Amino acid sequence: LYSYFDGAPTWPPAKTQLKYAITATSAVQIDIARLRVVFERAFARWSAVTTLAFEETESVPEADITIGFYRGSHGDEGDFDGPLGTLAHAFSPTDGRFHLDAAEAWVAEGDVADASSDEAVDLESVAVHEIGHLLGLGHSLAPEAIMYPTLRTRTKKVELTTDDVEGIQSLY
Ligand code: TQI
Ligand code: CA
Ligand code: ZN
Ligand code: ZN
Repeated sequence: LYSYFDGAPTWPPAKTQLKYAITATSAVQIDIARLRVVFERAFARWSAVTTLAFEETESVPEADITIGFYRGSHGDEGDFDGPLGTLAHAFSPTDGRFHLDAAEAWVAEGDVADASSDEAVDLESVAVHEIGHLLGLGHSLAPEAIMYPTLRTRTKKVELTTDDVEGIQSLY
């Protein structure tokens, strides 16, 4: 079953249009055009089942959600740790920060995962999970759910399950 953060914080009901900015990409070797496609697809999975709409902006001050890649200690309480371990983190509403560990072997749309790498991590799968956190979902106890706290490396898991949909629809 799905869960919320303590106090069940959400984005304000009147705010159905959320803007996101991809702000810090210099630490990672994926070009911005491909990052845009992956994040757009990940947001679209959540907008399809809620009244929320997401739009990319290049203006950081206008953005509700900021997405960036960082290495190691980067100014919040969640230091990144090199390959595997922590992959990414996102804060609860209405913080909007979504950080990814630049040290991961990220696989984005169109990449052929390096067959020799057991550490490849699918970027869209992680993005769909972290957007769930950005919107107010905690972890689910349902193993097939996107919000379940385990992802196998080299696996793509991007389809929302009934559990994820019921969770987000109870908030928005
Ligand atoms: N990062 C954790 C996560 O996003 C950070 C975290 C731990 C967290 N507890 C939390 C965030 C409670 C919000 C609320 O779950 S992670 C997965 C998994 C991670 C894990 O790097 O471990 C995914 C990031 F486990 F689900 F696969 C993305 Cl998809
Ligand atoms: Ca890591
Ligand atoms: Zn961070
Ligand atoms: Zn999580």
